[in-house]
Amino acid sequence: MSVTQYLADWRPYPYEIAETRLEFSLTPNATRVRSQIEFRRVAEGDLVLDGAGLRTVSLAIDGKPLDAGLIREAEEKLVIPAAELPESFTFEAEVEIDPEANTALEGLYLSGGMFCTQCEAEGFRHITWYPDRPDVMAPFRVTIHSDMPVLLSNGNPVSVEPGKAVWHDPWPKPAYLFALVAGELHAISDSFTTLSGRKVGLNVWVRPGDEDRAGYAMESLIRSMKWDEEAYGREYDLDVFNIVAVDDFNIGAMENKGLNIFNSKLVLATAETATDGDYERIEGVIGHEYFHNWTGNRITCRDWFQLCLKEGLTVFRDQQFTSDMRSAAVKRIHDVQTLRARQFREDAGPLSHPPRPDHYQEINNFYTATVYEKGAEVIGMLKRLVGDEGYRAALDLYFDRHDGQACTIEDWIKVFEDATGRDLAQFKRWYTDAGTPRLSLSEEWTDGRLTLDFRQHVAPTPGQQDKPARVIPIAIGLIGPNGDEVLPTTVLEMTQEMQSFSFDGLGARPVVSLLRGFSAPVTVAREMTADEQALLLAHDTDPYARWQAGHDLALDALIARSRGETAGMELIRAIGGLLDDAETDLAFTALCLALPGEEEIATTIAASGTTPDPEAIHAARRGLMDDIATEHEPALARLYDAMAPQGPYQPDAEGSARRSLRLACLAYLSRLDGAARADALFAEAGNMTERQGALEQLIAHGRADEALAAFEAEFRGNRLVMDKWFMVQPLRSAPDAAVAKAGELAARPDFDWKNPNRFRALIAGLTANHAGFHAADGSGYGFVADWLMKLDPVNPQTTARMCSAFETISRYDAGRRAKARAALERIAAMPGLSRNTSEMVTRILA
Ligand code: 0A1
Ligand code: ZN
Repeated sequence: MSVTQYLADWRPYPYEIAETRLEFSLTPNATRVRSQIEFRRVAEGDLVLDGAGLRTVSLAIDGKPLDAGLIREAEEKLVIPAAELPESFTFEAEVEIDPEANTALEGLYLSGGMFCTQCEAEGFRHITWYPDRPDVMAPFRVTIHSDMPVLLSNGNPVSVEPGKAVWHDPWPKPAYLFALVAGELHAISDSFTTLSGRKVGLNVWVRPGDEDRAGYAMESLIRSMKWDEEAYGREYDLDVFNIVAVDDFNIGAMENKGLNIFNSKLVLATAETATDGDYERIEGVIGHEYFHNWTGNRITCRDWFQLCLKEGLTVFRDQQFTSDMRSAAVKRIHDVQTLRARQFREDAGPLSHPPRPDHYQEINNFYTATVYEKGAEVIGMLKRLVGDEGYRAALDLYFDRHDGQACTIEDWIKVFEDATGRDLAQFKRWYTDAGTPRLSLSEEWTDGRLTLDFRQHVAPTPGQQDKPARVIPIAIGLIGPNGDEVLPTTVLEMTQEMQSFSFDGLGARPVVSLLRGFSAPVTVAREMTADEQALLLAHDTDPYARWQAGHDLALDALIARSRGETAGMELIRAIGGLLDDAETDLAFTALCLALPGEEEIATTIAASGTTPDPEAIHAARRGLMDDIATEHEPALARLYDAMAPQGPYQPDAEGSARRSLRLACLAYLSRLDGAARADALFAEAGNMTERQGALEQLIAHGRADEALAAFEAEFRGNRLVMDKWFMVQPLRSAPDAAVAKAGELAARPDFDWKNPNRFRALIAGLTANHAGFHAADGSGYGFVADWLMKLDPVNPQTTARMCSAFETISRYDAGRRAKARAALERIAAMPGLSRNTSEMVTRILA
């Protein structure tokens, strides 16, 4: 059933719930769920409950049986006429569900023999009849009967005995935050004493044998709890906080009240099995889910159109947390890279939507980079506009005014208006309008006066043709020709479509350091010479703008080379300077050495109105790396040796900076030594960061057979590490070998494709190989389409999300476009295609 839901159709629910009582008798294929819900009518209207795939055993109101004819199977609703209901009443239901058959991983399901749940966004309706919408909140009391040794639910334990546990969650919550776990689990435990002196028991639950891999998750949790008290004055509100790691999970993790459930890849880590990137993600996601306790749980969303209210804010908070724990400059650059790679890409294609969409067919398709990452950028802009104090005052007011409520973006904007006195009507367009503004700058220089003429423009996006001007905070600085900063960071507030700003009394013409700190999520169009870019790369005081200058220098050179021109001398010279100075900032040097990826080059070419050629881009990137390597071999080799590990592995910012610089050098050196250093590093490395880095070079240079076999022999029993093995091969293979490699791996018995991590490892590994996925013969498109069609009947959510691999197809040549469309049309024509995947394919083909 494909029904479009509209924001404008939201109506308040006419009933309140005083308490929800649930009783589970768990068996793998016939779990009984008995519910008692205390309703009270607060407005006119029938009682409408959601339920999907339930075998209803009985229904009753105040003990009187209800006619099963009230169930509207096709609509997945149970509608009880208001006329049959007293003002207050108890609704009771008994249903049977089949967790074992639940391969969609939505509702109650089994993962590795353990019962677990995923209810966001609309999973609770697969558990029992309920108003499955976020604005209906209730305290929950949950009884679990099971012979599993560990039985968990939300809130505080009331009684725990063999075979039975009772949990009570006093904080009213919507059903999407419900969770239950039952299994053979072991905990690592600790405690945290809150600001007001309450002691909270902390547990990270894992499969027996995995305990020694959960320590970093626990440390991250404790750091998160402390940080939220210090940075936002937010204290935890239950006696216990439980985290459970599960192997089968559709996304990263879930913030269920007091019982976070995590994809095990975001919990389990040791130096030998996890990379620096894995450690950083674990810390960030543990923080993210914990921070949801206030931004998401205590204050939730009125409806799913408001998803970015909790997600944008919580991503913004987790980004702040990571920058406080690690390096703020590196974190900002990483976040900008992610935003460009995922959100700008989304915004430039058929899936573009505003951070707050106003319609959808399947809400699970809207857990997007736009809702999450752009949602966070919008908050960053708000903070820049109202200042740190204004931001803090607004947040204090938000928590104060809306605690216990289900809110909207309007509520959010209003607290900023009330706390700061600013009119934010124009700012709100960032939430309601789709598309990435293009900011053009032209400069005029006369007699010591510099005038900056800005223009903003947003190209049409699906359903939105013309978009009015937005307020754009443009942070700039000015760098004199000798490298001195002549104007420190200044924020220009652009509110018109075209606007000019002038600076007087300047001795010599400076270079504009534009969009410092990436002060707004826009693309920039400006003319700059390579020498000006090199000047900023050498002297800019803002780390993001400095990195961006080098990045633009590289991007321009790569694009020119992909057209067959000679370019890159300034970049090669600038890299010499960076390498001489590398030891003053290891992480920064590593970031600058990493050339823009092929996907980004293609995006930039497409944005200028030209058709990107994947093979030419691949060749241009390799060629430029060859030239840089040849020119700077001694310095790269010296740095590579200097960055060898000193002492035991530490997953901190300093250690990871050294390793990232070492691996950046290795990528260049491998082009000269035929990956000989990579071979040696693979054999001797004591940590997964270097091991995987070396393996990737060996694959890229076609000499990885032995290393891959050794890796497999060592890690055969470790699912998470084997996911890396499945991912790096299609990712790093030469483009003309990538599809065949993916096919070979997919035929292996250990390609357990029903496990979302394993499926994603292989398929997303291939789609991230730009020239491999976009092979001119269409084999990449065909291969991915075949696998999406195979997965859809089993797991629609994961299938639908992975359709975004095709969102960029319209930018390529007619041959590729036709082949990609043919692949998508095959998916669209599949009988019984899920609503999730159908919506995605239809939007991409539109
Ligand atoms: N709220 C979670 C993300 C999440 C959303 C949906 C899920 O299943 C469909 C699972 C997790 C977060 O932001 O972390
Ligand atoms: Zn979240």
